[in-house]
Amino acid sequence: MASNRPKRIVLFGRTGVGKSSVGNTLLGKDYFKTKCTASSVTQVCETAEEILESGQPLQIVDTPGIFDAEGKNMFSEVQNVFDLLKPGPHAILIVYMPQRCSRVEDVLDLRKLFGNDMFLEYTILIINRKSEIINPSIPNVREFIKNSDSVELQQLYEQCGKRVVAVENYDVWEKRKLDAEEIMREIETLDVNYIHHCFDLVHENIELKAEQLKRQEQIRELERENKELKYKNNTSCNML
Ligand SMILES: Nc1nc2c(ncn2[C@@H]2O[C@H](COP(=O)(O)OP(=O)(O)OP(=O)(O)O)[C@@H](O)[C@H]2O)c(=O)[nH]1
Ligand SMILES: [Mg+2]
Repeated sequence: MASNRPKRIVLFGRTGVGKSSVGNTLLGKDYFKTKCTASSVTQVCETAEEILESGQPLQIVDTPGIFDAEGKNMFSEVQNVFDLLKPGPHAILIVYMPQRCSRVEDVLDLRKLFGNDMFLEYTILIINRKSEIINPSIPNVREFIKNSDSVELQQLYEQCGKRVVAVENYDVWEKRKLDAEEIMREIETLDVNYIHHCFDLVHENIELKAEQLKRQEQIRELERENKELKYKNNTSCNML
């Protein structure tokens, strides 16, 4: 059922797997820039807000892949999602595109980001290019995963609590809307209170780290001043 409180959703996944396209499917319009390129299209975390036809306000945060196509580490950029999603997301969508890459989003990378495994309680696996994976011998996405050669994909599916939705972002909007509704129904099944607690810990962690860095910088500054003072003292002693 639609509520007036915005649903906050964050998209993760490797570069080029269709994160921004899934965001657009959910919003019902082409909001995020999408492109078929080897390099990353989304370079910074971006947020979009929309009120759906159902009356449900939606906030979506699109992220760059944690490691972009050139292997550049976007970790600190991706950490910005914690500021954009305060007090925490209602759902974390991990996007996977079967034909684009053999590797799935590395849960280990996300674990580093979140600090522990609690986030996995709120993840939903989204598989793109539905029209290319579903056929008479593979009638649904769970069959696709079961028959997949990728053990990584099967593990990710298990880690996401077997929550999975297949979407086709190249479909007409009418059909994309049905995919979006399926994702929203899956989100409704998640227990949100828990994630806010998990995010509180993440915020605390980040603040603690920022405080530590500030202190380290202050210590370095004091050491520099001390050195300069010693140098000045030495030179003035030598002049006497
Ligand atoms: N056939 C098909 N193509 C898709 C689908 N979803 C996305 N694409 C295409 O895949 C390419 C990459 O999509 P994006 O949404 O830009 O991917 P991204 O993960 O946001 O990419 P980065 O921001 O670079 O990390 C684009 O050419 C999309 O049109 C899908 O469901 N089916
Ligand atoms: Mg993108």
